[in-house]
Amino acid sequence: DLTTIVYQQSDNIATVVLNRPDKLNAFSETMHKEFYQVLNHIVNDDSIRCVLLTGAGRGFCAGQDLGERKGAEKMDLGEKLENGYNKNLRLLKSIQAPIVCAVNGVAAGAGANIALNCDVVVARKSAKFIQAFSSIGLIPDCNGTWILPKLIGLARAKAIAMLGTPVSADQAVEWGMIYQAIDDSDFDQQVDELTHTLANRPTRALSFIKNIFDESYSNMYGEHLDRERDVQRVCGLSHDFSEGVAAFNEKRPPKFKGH
Ligand code: T3D
Repeated sequence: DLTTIVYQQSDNIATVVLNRPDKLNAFSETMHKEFYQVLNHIVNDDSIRCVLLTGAGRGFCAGQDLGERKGAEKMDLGEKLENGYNKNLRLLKSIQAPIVCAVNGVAAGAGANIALNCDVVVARKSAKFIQAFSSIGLIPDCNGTWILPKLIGLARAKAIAMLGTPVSADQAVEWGMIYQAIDDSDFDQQVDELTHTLANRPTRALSFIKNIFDESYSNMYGEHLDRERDVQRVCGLSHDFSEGVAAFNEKRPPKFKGH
């Protein structure tokens, strides 16, 4: 019964496709609700070992549906953010499986920053990232002001946020904003390989990796060494560590279970 998102699950991979191609997959009120519904399902399904987020048609996501903001001068956007994007991003962040964002086309406004909140971001060479917010009198949201300076440095982050300059996929890779730019013709196949590879890796260790990198921004040096020690202790007790070591010594590929 989803109308703005296509959701499917196979090979332990959950695929979420933003599906309003006529509007470059801009977020409508309905899409916010359906995105939440789908993320909530993913959070509660332990069998999922990789999540793929992408868009239908020629765009990834053009951010907020501005058709729904016509004549909205007195609208409380803080409330809109809290009950829309922020609610969804908090849920997205709580997903333990690795999240791949396959940016299949233009990613603008909230669309760009939702992509950057994912763990492994790849883009078609023809895709562009646009911090479109200031062009309509807003600031970057969806934690863009948190993540952009960390990824590309303050100088570039401020400039693209103030100018709304489109950043090509190649430029985004060069700046460290995303992981890879892929030729359009190879995109679907490489994304498929990437998600299958991740879904067969030690899922729990990957979830620790997600979290501990984020923690590094607020931990002090010694405190962080303590965290690595504690987390590594847990990893060392896992099936996947025993299997990884056994496979190495037996010169065979490992068969990870994800725990
Ligand atoms: O309000 C809140 O809740 C606060 C939170 C805000 C978060 C935000 O995301 S603010 C930023 C919102 N997004 C934008 O400002 C981007 C607007 N879109 C564009 O600048 C351009 O469409 C693009 C640069 C993304 C792509 O340009 P182009 O030339 O490739 O495509 P186009 O022709 O502009 O768009 C194609 C269609 O999609 C078109 O519809 P039409 O004329 O064929 O019927 C266009 O109106 C529609 N579309 C694109 N973006 C949006 C949209 N419709 C509604 N909302 C959009 N954001």
